[in-house]
Amino acid sequence: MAIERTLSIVKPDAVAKNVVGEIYSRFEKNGLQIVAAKMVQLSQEKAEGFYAEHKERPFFPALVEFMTSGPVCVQVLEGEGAVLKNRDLMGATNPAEADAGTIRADFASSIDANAVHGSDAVESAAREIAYFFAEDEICPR
Ligand code: IDP
Repeated sequence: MAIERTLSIVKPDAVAKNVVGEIYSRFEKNGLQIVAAKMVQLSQEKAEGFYAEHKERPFFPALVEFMTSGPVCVQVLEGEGAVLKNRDLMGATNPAEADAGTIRADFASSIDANAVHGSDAVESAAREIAYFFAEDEICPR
């Protein structure tokens, strides 16, 4: 399988719960390397731009409000099949439907506050990584 990069966000609920390290540990234990990382407080404009594809959805205002409610940790994960591997580790969007042992099953409390974001395809990963990181901020080993 190809080495890929994916964009991951630890959302405000999980940062507030102090489980950033536990979530990073799951990435590392499953063959994903953190090759870029930063903690940021998203502005409304930055959050709206990130979720622009959901602009017309009824949950969009609540999603932007939630994503700007506190700091997030944004990271680039690299590894074999990183996009799908990260989605598997995250679990379903709605934590009530997430498989046991996934990040969302263990740390998320609702579909709104669902602990993590992960790119859903290699193409969206490239766009999302460039939205947060300059090329010289990414440090592959
Ligand atoms: P994903 O994060 O699992 O890729 P998406 O469908 O891309 O899910 O939705 C982006 C985010 O929007 C979700 O993580 C969740 O926080 C929020 N969201 C998605 N669907 C709903 C919904 O039906 N109600 C409330 N929030 C939603």
